[in-house]
Amino acid sequence: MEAIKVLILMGSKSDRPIMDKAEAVLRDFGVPFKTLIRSAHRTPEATVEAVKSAEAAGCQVFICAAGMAAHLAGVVCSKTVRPVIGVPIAAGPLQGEDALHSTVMMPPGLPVATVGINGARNAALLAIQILALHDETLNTRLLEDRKAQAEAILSEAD
Ligand code: RP5
Repeated sequence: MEAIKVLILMGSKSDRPIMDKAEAVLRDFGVPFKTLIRSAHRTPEATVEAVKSAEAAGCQVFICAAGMAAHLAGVVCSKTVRPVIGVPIAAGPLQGEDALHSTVMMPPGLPVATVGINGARNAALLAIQILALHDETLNTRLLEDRKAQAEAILSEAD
């Protein structure tokens, strides 16, 4: 695997339309990343292998998106001490409520930072915030992004 800072894993290609938004943010901030489709249930061995390959490639943060009984982030967390961000995907009849609980309710000692249902953009921004602790350029870009958000709100007609 080529050098990366972030690995995005998603449980199925059906998660891609949501996770495209995370990729767009990482691309916009110039963060090197890779995206793989790996499933905690359907491809457990390949999931573990992806974590190990990504660590060897310099990955600092993992973003894991899955729907339904969403155990992908938890499994990744069990295999690394680098930060894991979980994205519960709205898939199936429970529309992400199941994935939210499966992702966020980790046992004590194994933290997964969980964003909202389909919160791909926030997952990418949180990953960038973690990287920005040791990267002044990313820190500056994040501050500019917050300023732009505030200006967009304040420029709305009162
Ligand atoms: C999860 O089950 C995937 O992350 C996806 O959100 C959901 C449905 O998967 P598919 O049946 O569309 O492959 O594992």
